[in-house]
Amino acid sequence: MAPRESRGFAVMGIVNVTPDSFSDGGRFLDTDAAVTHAVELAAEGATILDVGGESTRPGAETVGEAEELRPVVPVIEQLRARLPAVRVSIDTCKASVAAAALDAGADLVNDVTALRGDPEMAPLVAERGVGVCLMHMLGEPRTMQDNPRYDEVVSDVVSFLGERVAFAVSAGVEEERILLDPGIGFGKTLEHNLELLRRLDEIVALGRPVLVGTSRKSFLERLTGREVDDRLAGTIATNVMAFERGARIFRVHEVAPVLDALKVAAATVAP
Ligand code: PMM
Repeated sequence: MAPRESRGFAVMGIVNVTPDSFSDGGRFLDTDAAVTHAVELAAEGATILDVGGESTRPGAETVGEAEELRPVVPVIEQLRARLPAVRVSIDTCKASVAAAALDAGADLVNDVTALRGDPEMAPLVAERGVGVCLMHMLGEPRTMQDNPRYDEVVSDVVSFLGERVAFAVSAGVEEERILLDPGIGFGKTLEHNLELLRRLDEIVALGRPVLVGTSRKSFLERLTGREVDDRLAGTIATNVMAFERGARIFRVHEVAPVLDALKVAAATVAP
């Protein structure tokens, strides 16, 4: 599934909905804040909005299904009503959450386990005929940064993603609907992340559109010393480099500045 826009690449805005507020008032405020934020990201030029209710940050514990579902569905319903031209992605590895999100109007499943986390996910994606992003992750979020090791990180990620495409297709997912993602920060050291970005063309060579998510990630702190809210420059640098090496979907928190940088990069690389 190619980005649905003339510029030839897409910026995916990150919409985190917090599942940790239980009161009705709190829930309403969370939903409202998430929708307002998402509408802003779309106005800044995001053509995909990635809605997630479970943190996959290093060390994060998994959340229960109901807890993850509760805030996500109303946000997607409102986005569908207010932003009909924007594609909505659901960031989940649970088939029940994905199904409810698709019912609410989502059109892409972003599964950081690449269809390994829930046996019902591949059949769901196949049956609904929606897009799916298959991401590489070594281990699981709770433990993935504990001394990750590879034979050779790029070839390991390439063969993993190739195998997951074959699995998805064998489950009935149309190959044209698959996006691939090296999973920056998911079971990777600083050197692994940099090697994957440096040799991203080897993942692009698998023939599916490549999505990268470097936004605000901790490897940028290792390089710049910047706190999480102050990593935009590093985020831009990595996204521009990834564009030059063939990535076409960029998952970011700050849409406008990244989009500007990518417009300039795109005009320079392919005048
Ligand atoms: N990163 C996070 C969450 N979901 N999905 C994809 N496809 N790729 C990523 O790199 C990715 C993701 C974690 O980042 P966040 O906690 O800042 O959203």
